[in-house]
Amino acid sequence: MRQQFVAGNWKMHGSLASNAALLAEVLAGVGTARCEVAICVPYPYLSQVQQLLQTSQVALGAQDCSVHQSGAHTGEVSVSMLQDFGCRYVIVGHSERRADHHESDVLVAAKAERALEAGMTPIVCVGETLAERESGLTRAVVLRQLLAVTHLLREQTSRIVVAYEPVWAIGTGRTATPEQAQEVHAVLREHLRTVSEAAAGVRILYGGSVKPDNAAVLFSQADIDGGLIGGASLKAADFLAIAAAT
Ligand code: G2H
Repeated sequence: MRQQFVAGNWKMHGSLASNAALLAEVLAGVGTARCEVAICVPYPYLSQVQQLLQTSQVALGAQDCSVHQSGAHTGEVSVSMLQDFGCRYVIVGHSERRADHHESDVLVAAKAERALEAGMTPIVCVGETLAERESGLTRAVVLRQLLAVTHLLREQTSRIVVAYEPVWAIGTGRTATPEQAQEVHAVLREHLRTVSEAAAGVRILYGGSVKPDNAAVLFSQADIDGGLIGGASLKAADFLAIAAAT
């Protein structure tokens, strides 16, 4: 039985004041959530959010990590630094990083490996662009991205989470229909099954304009195990409603 999981991805939003207000509201309501809940915050706020989450059931995560362990890599943040702030999760391969920072499948897999070595759970994002979908390449693209981490899935299955995020549905208000999302999740699950029985149990989150009014139907699909929530994680009421929809 896969436990449903809702992870907030604050992206580059927040301030000391707004984080405190948002988390006060989230923590007041999250006690009743049946799913696992995590929040992935910008690096400068890890310390603040770690303290605010201290006595709660909400896990802390980062939105990226360096592929390097340490050294002369200006601007990079290593997994051991994330560990220092109690991060349990780290998002790797988000499409915004793949696009804005030219991150390749190989780099994303190496980042996932660093996270695993440090005892953290990587949330590995996959997803096709609109042009790829319209050219009938969705299956090929998501499988290529998943194949890049398959060696890790073989060795460290239980500590990997996959997130399917169709690029055309991110922050656009255009959500994949539950059927479109399920179709791709089933493709991913089918591949996981070929890796091992344990890998078949890896959680696959859906991300891309998840809102309170579409969360329940998305999460009720056979192979959707929760969501990676961007915009809606910045509003406590919406984030709590989404967590309650699992
Ligand atoms: C997809 C998602 C969270 P949003 O990027 O990772 O963002 O919910 O704003 O589409």
